[in-house]
Amino acid sequence: MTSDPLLALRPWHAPEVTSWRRLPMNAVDRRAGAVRLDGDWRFQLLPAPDAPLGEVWSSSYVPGVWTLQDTDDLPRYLNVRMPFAEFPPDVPADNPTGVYERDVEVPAAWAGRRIVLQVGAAESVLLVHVDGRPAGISKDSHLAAEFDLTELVRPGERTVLRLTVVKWSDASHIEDQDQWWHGGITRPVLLYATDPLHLADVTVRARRDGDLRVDCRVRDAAGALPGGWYVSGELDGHPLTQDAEFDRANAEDERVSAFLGEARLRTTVPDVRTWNAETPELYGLTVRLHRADGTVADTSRHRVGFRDVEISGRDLLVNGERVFIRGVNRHDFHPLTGRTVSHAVLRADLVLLKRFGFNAIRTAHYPNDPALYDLADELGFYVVDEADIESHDHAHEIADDPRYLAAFVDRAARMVLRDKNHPCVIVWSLGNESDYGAHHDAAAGWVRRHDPTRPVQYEGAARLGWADPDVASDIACPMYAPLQECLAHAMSGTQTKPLIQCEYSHAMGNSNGTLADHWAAIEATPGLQGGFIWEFWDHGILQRVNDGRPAGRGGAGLYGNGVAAPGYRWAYGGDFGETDHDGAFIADGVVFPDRTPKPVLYEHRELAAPVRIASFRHEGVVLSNHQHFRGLDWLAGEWELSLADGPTLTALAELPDLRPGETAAVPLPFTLPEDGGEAWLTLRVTTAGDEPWAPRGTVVCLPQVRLRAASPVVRTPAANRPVDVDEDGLLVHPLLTAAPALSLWRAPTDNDELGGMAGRWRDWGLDRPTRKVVSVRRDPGRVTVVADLLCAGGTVRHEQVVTAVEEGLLVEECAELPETLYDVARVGSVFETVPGLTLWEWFGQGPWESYPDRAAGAPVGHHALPVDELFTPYLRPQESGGRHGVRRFTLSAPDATGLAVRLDRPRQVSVTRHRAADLAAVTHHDELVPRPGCVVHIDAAHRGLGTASCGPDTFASYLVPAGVHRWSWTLRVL
Ligand code: IPT
Repeated sequence: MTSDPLLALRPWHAPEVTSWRRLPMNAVDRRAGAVRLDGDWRFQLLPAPDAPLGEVWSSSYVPGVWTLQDTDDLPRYLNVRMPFAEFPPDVPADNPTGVYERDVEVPAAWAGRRIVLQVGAAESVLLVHVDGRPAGISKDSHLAAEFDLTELVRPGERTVLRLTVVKWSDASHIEDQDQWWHGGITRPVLLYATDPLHLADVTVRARRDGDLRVDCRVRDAAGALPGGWYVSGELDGHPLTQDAEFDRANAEDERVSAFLGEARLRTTVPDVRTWNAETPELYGLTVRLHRADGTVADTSRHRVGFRDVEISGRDLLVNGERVFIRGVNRHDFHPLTGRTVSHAVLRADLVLLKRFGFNAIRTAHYPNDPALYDLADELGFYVVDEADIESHDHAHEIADDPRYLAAFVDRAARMVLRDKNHPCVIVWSLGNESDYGAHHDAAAGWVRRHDPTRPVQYEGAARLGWADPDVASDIACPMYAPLQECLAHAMSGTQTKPLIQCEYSHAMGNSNGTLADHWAAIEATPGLQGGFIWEFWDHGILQRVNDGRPAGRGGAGLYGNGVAAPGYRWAYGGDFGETDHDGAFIADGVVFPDRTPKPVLYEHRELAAPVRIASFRHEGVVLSNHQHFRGLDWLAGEWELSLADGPTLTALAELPDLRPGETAAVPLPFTLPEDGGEAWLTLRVTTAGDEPWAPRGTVVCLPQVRLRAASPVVRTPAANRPVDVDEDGLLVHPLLTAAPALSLWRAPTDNDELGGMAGRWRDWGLDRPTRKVVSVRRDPGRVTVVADLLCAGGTVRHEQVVTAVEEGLLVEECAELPETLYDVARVGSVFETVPGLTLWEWFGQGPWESYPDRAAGAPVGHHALPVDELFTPYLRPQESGGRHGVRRFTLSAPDATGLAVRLDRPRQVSVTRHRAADLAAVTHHDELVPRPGCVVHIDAAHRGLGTASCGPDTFASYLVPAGVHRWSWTLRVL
């Protein structure tokens, strides 16, 4: 039995114990003047919390997780299931426990002051000892814990600080989020001092009418407050006034003691510049606490945004405006440091989100790093702040288990107490995936009473009824609800709450199909207001391939453009030797682990376009302002006229002065040339000056309108040239190493796999068909080949007619799919080229990857990219690199030799150096060996991507049905 009282309490197995001697959470920023204890600490990893300490210490970097710092306790990924079998609140006996120790020199100047330790975050139980004496306990892994050490340290002397972090606890059962399991101290550790008389908390309420109210909570370390203290404050240099009414009311209230320590400051700002995500105007507030003699005992600084949030009917309003929520779910993540993120990393995350049109973040599924909220205030994001509660595996058992009541309320309350002053926070969320029980109502009650200025949401409560007035959710916030269901609700006449999906459009692998359909519906349907894409990051951890160890902090720079350097890879579930895991489900973000954007982001950017082409008429182009608060003056434009058979013309665009919601016609800057064929007009919109998130000239959107359709192509037969086919009827061509063949299959995407399509395709044998020639007919200048593709699921008849024409070869194809093959990946041609063709130039949609149901953000034009850059390196290799709406292309060598293809109409095309089977055969990108030549797919039809890995599949209109498919194309030698 241990003699240590903290260990004796066994707090890792006591859900009722949420903390001991932990100070109340508050919103006073103590970073300035604090001693930062970041760096290497002495470290031991024990097998269990009560195991004896060894003689030998290693070291561990704080803040950081030990699971990425060369210990044998490696990261582990499980989504819903807990990593151990014990039922709540039990935990396994094998319970890695990190003991961190360091000497701290407490400044001599702190004599007589109140000395506080702040541990930014530790998972999942923190025990604090100072010189061997117990100082405190905390749970709640993603919020700071503060402890008053005044009685335990001596200024001017050296103290040994020990932080013991127990990995598994009763709290792990309510921190069962879909992410890696780690252990460690993930946010900075600080030591700071205040005057005994101090500001214990400051609550700022700033309304859009300019009314500012600042509530101060004052405490004295000695207990009863000394008489005569008072507070003062200023906002951008203008003094605030003390609320005499508030003081008088307190003085007259017999229940109020001298201990209450509350004071209120007020002011009204005339012509206030309000805060919103488009123009995040902030004011600087300084609050001072004075002793009776006027000297300053304590100071607190805040940035204030004046704004109102309210729900009116079924609309969520910010400053009276029904703003669209273009959101993303975001975890604190980094491929080298796990859950530890620096200010620079956070800023880069938010800057990227801004550049791709996002205006909202749900802090899935716990309060994020405090710096995120500062940055969201500053850069402009609406934040749904979520409490650190997810009991997914044992949701039902825990939601009403009285032993966990305190933890639920504690976590929600501490989040509110920390983040209440941030204008960015517009909604409080009670957590994620924890069923719905009385604890949620208790937490909602606390939050609503404490902060009546913001709505509360909880998906588990909303699930009981989107319009139910009695559940703990002011917002109908489903996850992955089918669009039809949302539309039906909005049009049912029974909707009472804003409908904003807390998660939708699951971004796993090559995904996010139908995003444009969602946004068309959202923008057109009262009651629908947006949602949060799941999610920002692919949580791949940089891993050395040879020994399977995480690269950790030493891996800096060993990745780029979405891929790991040779010898490294992005690890996902199962890659650290564990047998029970959830695989690549952790790689479901809109950015790669190194924050390289996935193609979906370009789609999103366009769907969020602040200025759009509403229509094109003869008198000009009608532009509209789709923002909620801002004019167009921060944007610059350039017109681009792309002619299919002509040059691309550009001209400066004068953007009209439009208020939100307004439209205006602007004259077309070009006379459309008589010839040149199909014509597209693009407005290239960039930032006119420097924005805090984008330098001048950054692309904001690329709205486009078609000015003229393509005219039909006439081909002249050239019967005197023979068409060369082998005995199997396969085309023989000097530039092709594999003749054009029928293709019905793609390397399954994550959506295809998890949605069940890929399994069906394998059952149907589409990945390994047998080709049987039925007939080969040779006419002068023409060969007609009929072949059957025999698959377990049915036989596909394929006719290919190759005719010599003036331009080269015309390939006319027809495939007839039996009714049994009712939903296939593609119907099209695939061929392979000789090595050396390195440049792909095309007229069609681009330049980034696009698919039939993710093609709204890729403008039509002339595009060119090296073949090696066409492929998107999704973590688990899968169908990738496609371009939608391709009309024609050339594939050439540096000496300009190569081939040219012209399609009968816009088609899905991909040019990569991988066969579908190559992609499907491997599990990680580093295992792919590019082929020397190119693999070219031309699809008559290609299945949409959908989001079936977690949520709805693509829509029926994007499926490839059974029946007859026809397509044709010409092949020419350059
Ligand atoms: C939902 C979770 O909230 C989220 O954490 C993540 O797991 C996401 O799905 C899928 O990646 S829960 C799911 C079972 C609907």
